[in-house]
Amino acid sequence: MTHRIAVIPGDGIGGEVVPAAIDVLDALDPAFEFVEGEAGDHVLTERGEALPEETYELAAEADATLFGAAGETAADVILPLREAVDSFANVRPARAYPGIDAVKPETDLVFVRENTEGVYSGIEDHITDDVTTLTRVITEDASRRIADFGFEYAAENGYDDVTVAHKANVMRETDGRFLEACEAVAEERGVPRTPDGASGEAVSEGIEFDDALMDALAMHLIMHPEDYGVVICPNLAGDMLSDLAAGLVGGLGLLPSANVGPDNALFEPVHGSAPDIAGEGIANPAAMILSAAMMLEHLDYGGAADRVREAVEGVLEDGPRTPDLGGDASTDEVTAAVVDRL
Ligand code: GGG
Repeated sequence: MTHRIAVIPGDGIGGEVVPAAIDVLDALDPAFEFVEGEAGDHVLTERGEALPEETYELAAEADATLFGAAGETAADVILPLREAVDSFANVRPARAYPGIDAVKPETDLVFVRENTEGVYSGIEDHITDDVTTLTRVITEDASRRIADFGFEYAAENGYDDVTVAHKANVMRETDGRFLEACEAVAEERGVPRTPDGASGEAVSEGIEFDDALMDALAMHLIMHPEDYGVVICPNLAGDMLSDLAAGLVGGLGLLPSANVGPDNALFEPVHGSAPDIAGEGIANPAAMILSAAMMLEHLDYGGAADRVREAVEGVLEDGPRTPDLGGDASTDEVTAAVVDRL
């Protein structure tokens, strides 16, 4: 069966790292039909809309989507595209790689970010010249769904430690609901709380969970990332904490992500369009290629996904490396090295 993959490079370095991922996929056995769609700041300038209807439909109807990067029009591009594939979970693994100068080489975290609501609900109002408002939406259904996904992800991927990030002491209604929903799901699944009541390494057989105030969690993640495994987060917290974790492992050039829905999914690097280096041909393609590996896994090509991950890990360890990782190689040179290893 040939899978139809929507390919949407988006803005800035998206146009450089997406072709790198396609080169890697072309070097593998699974057959894909790639169909390119346009979206982003440049499309707004040229056509008056950042996300044309046909690009939205392309993602909605494809078997999966590869997306590069969003720029100034992120709210009009990547949020609707995540909706087009009906994704409710944004999975963002952050792990350190041998050979890469990481602040915390022991980091092996996965952020499971609620993808549909929170402060990314899109309900913003310009009330007066002086007052603007934003409605933070947290629903029982979406909170339970992301909690269930997070606990299942931990079980399937060998993580014994789940942390629920929130700020329920201040956002009592919204994050209070989020936390309660996660606690209820944990109880239904028979997942106990970590006994000492503090976030930290699991001490018993099987999965344990704890909750953590997201501000304190940010500090603890920096000091002791090894104490954490899967972190279930409301939308904005997941966006921010995963960037923080990127800083622990060597930068945003290393973090892939999957936006997962019941029947469809979109894969994108965690980094954005990086206008400071766009067009120079030196963007790190690792995050985009690792996102393609997540797509392979999702489409049941686990063996191919493993091969891609091993090839990327080999290149990260031995080089060549792009300047963000201390090297002087181009995007094309790193991509060619990954393809050579395949
Ligand atoms: N490929 C990731 C990307 O384009 N990020 C830009 C951005 O602003 N993203 C917001 C988000 O991830 O919710």
